[in-house]
Amino acid sequence: SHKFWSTQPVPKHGETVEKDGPIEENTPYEKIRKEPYPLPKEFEWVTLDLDNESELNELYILLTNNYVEDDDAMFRFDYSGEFLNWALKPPGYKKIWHVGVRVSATKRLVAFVSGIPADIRIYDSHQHLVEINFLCVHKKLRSKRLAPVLIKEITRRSHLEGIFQAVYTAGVVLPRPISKARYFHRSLNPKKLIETNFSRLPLNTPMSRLIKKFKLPSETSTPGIRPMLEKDIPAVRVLLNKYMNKFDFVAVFKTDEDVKHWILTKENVIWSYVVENPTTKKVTDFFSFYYLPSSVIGNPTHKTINAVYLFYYAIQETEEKASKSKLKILIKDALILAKLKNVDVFNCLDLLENKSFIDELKFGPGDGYLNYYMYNWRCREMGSEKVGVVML
Ligand code: YNC
Ligand code: MG
Repeated sequence: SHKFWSTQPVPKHGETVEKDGPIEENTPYEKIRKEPYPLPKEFEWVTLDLDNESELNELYILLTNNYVEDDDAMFRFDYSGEFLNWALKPPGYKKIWHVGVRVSATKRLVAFVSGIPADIRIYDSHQHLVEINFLCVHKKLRSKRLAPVLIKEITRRSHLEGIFQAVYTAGVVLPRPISKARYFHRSLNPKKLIETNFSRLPLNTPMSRLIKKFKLPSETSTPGIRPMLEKDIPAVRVLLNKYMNKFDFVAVFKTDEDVKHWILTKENVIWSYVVENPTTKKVTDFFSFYYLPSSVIGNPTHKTINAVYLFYYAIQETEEKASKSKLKILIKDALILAKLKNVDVFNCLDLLENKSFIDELKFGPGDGYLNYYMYNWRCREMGSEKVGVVML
């Protein structure tokens, strides 16, 4: 099968790995194709200018109507324009990696794929590469093999910038995942989640009991917890990169600019909190979560589920057991803070050290999985608890 993927430099399913490394050599610049790949004749390539409000809005409309849904087609991600600006314009971003396809006759935007520069460590290998996301083909144009053309074009545009490796995640299984993570959901507003069929009322359970089960204190409990401020950026960067040493596949935050962009609070996009030790005034821990609502498809009363997703966090190393319970208390505070923002559900994957709090904080497993991939890199697979790359 895999008419397209079998032609690409990715490991085969079931292949054993002796030594980590690239699958194919870097293509010398003069051998890289200089013209875009051909599209079916009714379409044309466009590089989107996301600084242009109306082009950003075209992307928003394409994704809000055609991007990722759950398996039962009940919910669809509804990334906001502000969110897309955050996700697609990090320090060093390249406009030519915001790749659109328009219908030539009408100029309607019907497909998209993006790349952003990223730094990762996979086992012992540090790489500056491209992170691919937001691959989308309009519903009316599905199964016409447009996706492989988009992937080849973003690959070509990566090669032209001297990048030959990529990371990406997908719900679908392709050759060949590095790791597979599962989604977990923590109800904050159980009544609405049941009314939208996001969750089901367990048999013979009155709503009141469910509400009681998920009730949270109205105030956080970690002493010294407060919103992250600009002055915390250097401390957060050190803390985060150090914490990442525990894992085998991680994001590397090279500069304070990266942390400023990716971690500092942007209202209604990402929220970050630090723990400042009341005596030493040192920042010892932090966490962040991003806001990504889902449209509820065809529900008469509820249009959206307000969801947040646990993003990067770090806790200062103390004694192992103590730091595990510290994390649990910290994430419970994250739930409380999210609840105060009228969030309906707090989501996370079972990566980082999330398995240590998932059950006790009443997260439940979802139907969704997320597979992690690298392009043109062969390496051993790993359990999700070794993954420290959180993608949007
Ligand atoms: C997918 N998600 O297997 P084979 S995730 C990669 N990622 O190829 P067609 C995918 N490949 O198996 P459609 C994929 N989904 O025959 C399908 N494929 O070899 C493969 N959905 O193409 C599939 N967004 O055009 C098959 O399919 C071939 O019209 C079929 O289009 C697919 O952003 C899609 O889930 C996903 O908009 C665009 O269904 C469409 O169905 C859609 O006939 C809803 O395509 C939204 C959605 C995907 C979210 C994401 C990460 C994408 C990673 C792409 C790979 C990047 C590789 C690295 C490139 C840079 C390298 C360097 C340097
Ligand atoms: Mg297609």
